[in-house]
Amino acid sequence: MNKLITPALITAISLLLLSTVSTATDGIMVAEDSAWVRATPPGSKTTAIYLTLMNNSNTDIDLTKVSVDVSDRVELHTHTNHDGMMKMQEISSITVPADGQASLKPHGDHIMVFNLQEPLKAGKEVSLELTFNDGNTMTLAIPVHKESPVSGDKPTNHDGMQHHGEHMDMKKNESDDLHQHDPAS
Ligand SMILES: [Cu+2]
Repeated sequence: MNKLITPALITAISLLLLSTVSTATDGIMVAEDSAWVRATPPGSKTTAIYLTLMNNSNTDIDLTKVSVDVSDRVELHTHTNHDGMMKMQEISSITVPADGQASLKPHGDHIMVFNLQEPLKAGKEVSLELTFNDGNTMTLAIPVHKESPVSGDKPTNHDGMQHHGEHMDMKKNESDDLHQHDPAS
């Protein structure tokens, strides 16, 4: 009986198990708490959406289209470096690699929203639909924030001047945050 369990058989069983697992969780998921929209000041009609997409399949999947309920014009953007200047550029798709992820975040790839119907205030929600090249779509409601709620996305240079001291507990609520500002500087 033992002779039947050869290395080849074990490999075959392992592959079978692996394929079963990947079928069960096939496709794209949005990483928990990774999605947010940047709040806009009055008068601004442009904003960006950030989120982390996880691909649990063994095939690359491209995000090809995004729609939102607050605008009729949405583009996929990336940042490119031109002689030290970061510039935004429209791209036709964002690839989520097989068994990997794509992080859309400030200063990286992002979803750009134009022609906002009204300013986006922190605390509101935006509904968006993601379309992928495998034919699947995904609808989700994501929160509006003034700054990234995702740890690791904290501003490190010029943005940081707006809130003194990166050592501050960033999870404090907004009124606490305002009291920390030094109006005289
Ligand atoms: Cu952009």
